[in-house]
Amino acid sequence: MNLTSLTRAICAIFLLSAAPLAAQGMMVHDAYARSSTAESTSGAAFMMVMNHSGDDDRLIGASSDVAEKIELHQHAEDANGVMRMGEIEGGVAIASDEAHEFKRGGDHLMLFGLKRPLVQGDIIKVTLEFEKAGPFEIDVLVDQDRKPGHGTMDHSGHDPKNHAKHGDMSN
Ligand SMILES: [Cu+2]
Repeated sequence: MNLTSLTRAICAIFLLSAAPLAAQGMMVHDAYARSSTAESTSGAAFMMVMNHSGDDDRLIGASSDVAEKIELHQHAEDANGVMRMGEIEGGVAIASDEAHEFKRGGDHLMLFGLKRPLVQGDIIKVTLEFEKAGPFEIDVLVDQDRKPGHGTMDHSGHDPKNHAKHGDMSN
């Protein structure tokens, strides 16, 4: 065995051992949830989902032991021009090598029937369910201060009361 084939063999071993962690090519970045108040029964989570599986797929659901159920939600304008949120019918298609961003004011994971408050700094387990790739458990950090745009900290208009609103309007 020359050096090149040895290197190849080692790489193959690493690829094999890394495969289960990658959940058949699905990657999730920047997963976070907003903290919830003691009275709040719902919450929201956000993340970037990337499909490196080599095949078109679809996020069809999610679950967590901290919530009775999780729905995939979108914000859409109704006939009166009012933004409302509701369940995304049929799930979220993510084509091969495409990414889908769940973000504030857009698509998000809605947690209903919280079994305990989501406390700043907590890490909750959420299982994403893909049509083809199957279940994929991820860690979601409860981070009230996270803002879109990778770490730009802008606290202008930072009103803690507004943070609870999203959950309340779903009830
Ligand atoms: Cu929602």
